[in-house]
Amino acid sequence: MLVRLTGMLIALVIAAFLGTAVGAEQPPPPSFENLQNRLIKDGFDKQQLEKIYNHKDVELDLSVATVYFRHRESKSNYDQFLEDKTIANARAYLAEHKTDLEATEKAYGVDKEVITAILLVETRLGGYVGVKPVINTLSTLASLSEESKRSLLFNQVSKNGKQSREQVDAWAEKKAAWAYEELKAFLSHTDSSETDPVGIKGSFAGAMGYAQFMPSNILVYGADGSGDGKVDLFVHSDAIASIGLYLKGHGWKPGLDAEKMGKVLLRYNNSTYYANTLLRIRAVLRGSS
Ligand SMILES: [Ca+2]
Repeated sequence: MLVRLTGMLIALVIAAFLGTAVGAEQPPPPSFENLQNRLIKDGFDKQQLEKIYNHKDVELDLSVATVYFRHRESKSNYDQFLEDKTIANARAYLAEHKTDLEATEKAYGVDKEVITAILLVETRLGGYVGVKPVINTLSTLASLSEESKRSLLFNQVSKNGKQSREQVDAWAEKKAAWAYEELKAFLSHTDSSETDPVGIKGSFAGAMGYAQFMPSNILVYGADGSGDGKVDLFVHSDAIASIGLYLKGHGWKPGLDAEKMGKVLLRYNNSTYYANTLLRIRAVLRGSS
């Protein structure tokens, strides 16, 4: 017993010593320096970028990447939206935002029930807009173009042991190219709307606001429903108008049959369950189911 205890004690002392030694050699936390330089080359303001990337809350967050290796959509996720209580909330929303919804319906030919259905499924009518700072999400994904960041990602993903390094790299390179374009759109949007880019939170993919728009869509389909000259998707009237413009832009018009409506809704989120759920909510809200 005494021998074993002594052995353990020695092991602990060695472990403590090694811990200190390893700790002293740990590299600094990964930075976004390469990403910043790339953005500067693409015309973004150096000082503004420094202000953003030196902010204490801006950091690499690989959970927005590892989630893709776990997430599986299931049908049951969507059924909750047709429960009585949820539909009652949607009806209350229709009444509360009647003026904005009807203005959008008139302007874009997109009915208030389908807009409400989207807001319900995307964010529970604005109640859940995501917890991840969009700047961290898009910067992390965009920086996966760097080999060192992909190694960090693979170290985490490989704990579950299913993907090869090649598979993770292929996914990461594609995602990084997409995220870099979204990051540029995000910075352009926050600049033109005079919003602090560090304060905006969104989904694990970087979708933001009550309507969960990706930044590139805000630049094209963001609409100013409130009339203050700015697009703010955390304002109901702007989110409502933006959904209207987006659906109209993807072919929605009054009188489409269910199949054609479904096709437009797939452009919002490419999931048949999603599109069908929206159509069912819409039908219930219109009293035609
Ligand atoms: Ca506005």
